[in-house]
Amino acid sequence: IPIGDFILNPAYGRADPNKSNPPYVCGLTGKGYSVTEVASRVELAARAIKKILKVDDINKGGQGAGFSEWEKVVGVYSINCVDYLPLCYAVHRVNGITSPANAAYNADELAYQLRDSKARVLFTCAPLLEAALQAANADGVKIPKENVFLLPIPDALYTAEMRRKAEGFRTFDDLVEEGKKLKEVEPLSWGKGFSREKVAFVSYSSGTSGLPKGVLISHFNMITNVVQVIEYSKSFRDFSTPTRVLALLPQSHIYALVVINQTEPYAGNSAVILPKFELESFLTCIQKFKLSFLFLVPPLMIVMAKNKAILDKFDLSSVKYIMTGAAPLTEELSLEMTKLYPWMKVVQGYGMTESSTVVCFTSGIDIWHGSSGCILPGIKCRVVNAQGKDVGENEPGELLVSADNVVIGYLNNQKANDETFIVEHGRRWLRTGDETIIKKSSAGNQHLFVVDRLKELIKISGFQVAPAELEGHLLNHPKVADCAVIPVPNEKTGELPKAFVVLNPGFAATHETASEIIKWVADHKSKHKRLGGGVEFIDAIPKSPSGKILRRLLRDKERERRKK
Ligand code: 4UV
Repeated sequence: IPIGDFILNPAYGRADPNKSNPPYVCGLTGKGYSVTEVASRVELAARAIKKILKVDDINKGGQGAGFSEWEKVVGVYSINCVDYLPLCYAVHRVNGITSPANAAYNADELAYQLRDSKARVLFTCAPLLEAALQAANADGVKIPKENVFLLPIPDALYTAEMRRKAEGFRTFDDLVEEGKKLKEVEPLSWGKGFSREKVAFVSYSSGTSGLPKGVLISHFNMITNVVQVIEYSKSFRDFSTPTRVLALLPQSHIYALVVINQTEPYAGNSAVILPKFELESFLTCIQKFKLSFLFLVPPLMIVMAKNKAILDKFDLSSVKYIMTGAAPLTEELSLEMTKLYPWMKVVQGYGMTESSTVVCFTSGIDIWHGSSGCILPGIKCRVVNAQGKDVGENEPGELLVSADNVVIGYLNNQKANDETFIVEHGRRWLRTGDETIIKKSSAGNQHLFVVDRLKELIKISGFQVAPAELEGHLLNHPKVADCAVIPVPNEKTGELPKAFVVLNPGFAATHETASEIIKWVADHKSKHKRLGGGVEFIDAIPKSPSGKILRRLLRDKERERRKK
């Protein structure tokens, strides 16, 4: 069944049709639709979306339809809002595929994703409309203006100019209204339009190397992960009474998309949605909605640790768990948070887009600070050394994951598929590119520790930045002959990108040139991709005989230097 049915239909989960616990509640206005209302909005909007996508028969296209029917991809480029998931479900209802894009992207970055996924329709929101229209109009993107729609957001987030520019654009609410006048959508039929391979989301991740790639996540992959998380959590969380959880992290990112905005509503809880982080509104929201579970990333934990005096002014006694993921949480910070806020349990999750999110997370009854917790049911893991040989407990190596939540693969990228998804011992394994160690706790559970990242990826406040993307852009600068980008540690964001640059002959390695290169990135890339780690000029970029950049060498050198 489609993921939306699985999440919202009380026949499968604990979503309660009554009004007391809407699946999505706006953290600014307190508004939210009941489960029944959301389901009805999904059905009605689906009728209008079927017309927009020009789908004559939703069951045409056969099994594994995701690979062959790219004309049905809908881009979603919006800040967090209550209709984000309902929109995705409405698209899925007519056998379409949604491609969530980071709301921090600029027009060029969005255009790359829309072009690559061959999106034909785009949903955005008023504050992002200008960039959305630019991207829709970019070379190779085929989204006419009439196929750009708006997701409703709270009135407080509009400026007068935004309102003026948004005039004439149809909204998700308009589609729901229009749906009332349209014919019902026929049911999706198993084995015809719908199958185990049917893709629900095309999310973007750079994986272990290269540029961001479309990750094909099936309904089945995602449902599997929701079930794994819930079954695992039952040992330490009480799901009998609905509760409210913080949904501040970007809905476009796999962590929020699956763990916060789908698993929690499936368990009958409300995801209380905030569109952006501001300390006061964050704390007000926790107090007002008596949130029990805060889903965060390590930089937000640091904000909580550094602002105890402000936090103490609010009643945060409802918080039972604070969870982080997407980047390492150090043992020190985990312990510090426990000391500062002893009534909150600090837990950590580890996973990736390519595993429909969660591989492991901390069980509330066996907390080992610094560990990413235990492996979820239904997931097999191996740790292998550089020669691909399995290693035992307490030994570091790359983590391989095999399970039904490991995604179908990358869109149109056989090379990346062959490198990332390997078949060994009769199973299909995902190479995570993360160096991990499995250790046994005193309670006898195997805990996973992420010790390093072997792959190229840079993580800034949990957001992915692909070195290859920044390198490609830097090479377009007239003064740059060659370059390599690596992560350097940063207290606030975890990491920041730093560029090593070889200049073209005749250009001086001066402070001004470095500033010019930093500006070149700042002007053309979204904020989190800026070269906050600076620029260093070198004579040659270290490369392997085949021409591959040896980023690892630069990273190790940088680490050595920072130790001194
Ligand atoms: O593809 P992605 O952007 O995916 C994520 C997923 C995050 C989460 C969040 C909560 C969970 O419970 C969960 O299971 C997963 O960020 O980036 C994947 C890469 O991010 C790093 C690691 O390098 C992954 O391959 N990463 C993710 N979680 C952790 C982490 C962690 N707990 N510790 C260290 N690195």
